[in-house]
This record gives sequence, C-alpha cells and structure tokens, in this order.
Amino acid sequence: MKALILVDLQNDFMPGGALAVNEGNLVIEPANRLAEKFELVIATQDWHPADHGSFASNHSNRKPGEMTKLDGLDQILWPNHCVQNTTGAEFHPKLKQNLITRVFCKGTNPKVDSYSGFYDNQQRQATGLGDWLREKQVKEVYVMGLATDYCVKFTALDAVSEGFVTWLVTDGCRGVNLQLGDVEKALAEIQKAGVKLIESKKIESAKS
Ligand code: VGL
Ligand code: ZN
Repeated sequence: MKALILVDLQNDFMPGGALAVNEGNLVIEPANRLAEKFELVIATQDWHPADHGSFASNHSNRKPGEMTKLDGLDQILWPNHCVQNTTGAEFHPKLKQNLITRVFCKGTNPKVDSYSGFYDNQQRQATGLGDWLREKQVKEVYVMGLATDYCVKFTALDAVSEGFVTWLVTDGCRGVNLQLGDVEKALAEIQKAGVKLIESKKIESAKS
C-alpha cells in the first residue's frame, strides 16, 4: 500500500500568510491532482496554541529569525502562525479536503516545536502517523508540501528512518530559504538519507 503525505498546506504558509512561503500556493494544484490517485491521503496540520514557545512574541525582546533554546533544544523563533482555530491554521481553500483520509496535527505542545509529521523535535511524542501507516500496511510514502527546508524535510527523514520507502514530490514542495541555499541543502540531506526524488507527472503516468 502507498500513501500520499501532504505537509502543512495551510493559509499561514501561503503568500500573504503569517509565515509565507514563496509560491506556496503553487503546490495546491499538484496536491489535488495526486490526491485523486492515492487511496490513502494524509494531511499534516501545524496546530499551535497561542502561547507556543516557537513564537518570537512569547519571548521578551526577541524577533522572528533569531535563535533560542526550547527545553534545551536549538529553536528558530517564528512569527505567530497556525494558531489553533484561526483562519491561518486552516487548509488552503482550494485544497480538496474531501480526498483527505486522515489529518495529523502537530506542534500542540507549547514547550517543543514539531516539524515532522511523525514526532516532535525532541523525538519524544509521536503524532500517531507512523502507527496509522503500519496499521494500513503502507510500505511506501510520497511526501510533498510546505516547507521543503523544515516540515517536509523532517517528515521525509522520519519516514525513511521508520522504514518506509520514501519519495519526495519535487514540484509539490516549496521552501522558506531563511538562508540562501537552505532548500538545496535540505534536498541533499534527505537524498543522502535515502529519500528518492520524483516529479508529480511521473507518479501519475505510472499509476494510471
Ligand atoms: C513550519 C516553521 C514553523 C513548516 C512550521 O511547516 O515547515 N516551519 N512551523
Ligand atoms: Zn509551526
């Protein structure tokens, strides 16, 4: 069994959003196209409480982009984003949500950030995604979404280390690039870990 994992296709990561990813909106079209082809479609949803420790606004005199420590772990400070039950946390209005089998929320613990759809950044708390995929006999996952250099990267890395054959859908991802070259670095790192890259069109032609 194969599954498609759509990472954080939420308003706050779209152009004009609180943590806007350049061209983030352009991945909705491939997401909808591929979702039609997969029996199992998972969406991850960044779902922070307002007092989340990754928000610069929750630390005195700190700005987004600066570093801090959260529970001993290096943490980039972000603008407030994907706050639970706000419009910014909702999926892009054009995403065909009826094709989504299950949503897994992450980032709910205010004391630790969670980039991966599988675990928090301390690797302590599982979201349930790994067990759910195993229960469904999934052996292979296709990962795409936002952002390439954060949540997509860590979701793909955890997928490989959990033993899934893991593909990254190249045209289905866009990155933050806080530093120039971050996206390229992320792609190199995940390929080194065993993730394979593929274009959405290739998946469609193989599957139909
Ligand atoms: C993300 C930074 C903070 C992401 C989420 O979805 O890549 N990045 N929270
Ligand atoms: Zn977040």
